[in-house]
Amino acid sequence: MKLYYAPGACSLASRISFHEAGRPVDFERVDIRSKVTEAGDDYTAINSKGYVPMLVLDNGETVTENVAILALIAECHPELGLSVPLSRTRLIEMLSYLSSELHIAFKPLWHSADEIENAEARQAVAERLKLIEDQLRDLYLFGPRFTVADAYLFVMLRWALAFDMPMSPALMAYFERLSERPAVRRALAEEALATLLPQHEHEFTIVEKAAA
Ligand SMILES: N[C@@H](CCC(=O)N[C@@H](CS)C(=O)NCC(=O)O)C(=O)O
Repeated sequence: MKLYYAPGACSLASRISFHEAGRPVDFERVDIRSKVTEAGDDYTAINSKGYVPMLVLDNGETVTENVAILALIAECHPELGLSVPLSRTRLIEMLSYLSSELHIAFKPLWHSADEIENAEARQAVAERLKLIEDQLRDLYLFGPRFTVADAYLFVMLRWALAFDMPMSPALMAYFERLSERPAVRRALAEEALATLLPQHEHEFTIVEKAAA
């Protein structure tokens, strides 16, 4: 399998999940501005949506969209999913919220210079993070066990910190807990990313900003 990714982008959630699963995968970087891959190919010819992530399965089939890719990883590696009534539904419910409410709320912060729009985006992100915080159970989103949804939320919290958004002690503790996981550390190192823990200096580079 091969994952098309950009450093620090939402595709990081899939990389973390694959490492959590111990599943070897090839990774190919995409410059999401120029749409050129690491191999020098035109990414829009590979994925007409032009964004990451995209997963190429061993049989050549492709899967796009974070929700679909993360749900697939959990399907192949049930230890990264839930084991409660309505497991798949609850996982999709959370992944969809992260994608269509939280992830999307960041867009102006990445792409707009309009101060009012950015202030509204910050407010929207903060409200959504508060709602998620209220759902935090035990160590992770769904209890004592890490799931692919935690990988996605980790990436969103990294962005929130990078934009200097205030973070509650509970979310910060959760973020730190995730940052300590070997799979997360490995994924960050592979994408040459800082952990963004408060005790570390901010190293959110322009290269990384370009990723989202
Ligand atoms: N709906 C897509 C959105 C993915 C997305 O927003 N990817 C960003 C990086 S986080 C990207 O590649 N942006 C470049 C672009 O849209 O041209 C998904 O959930 O997978």
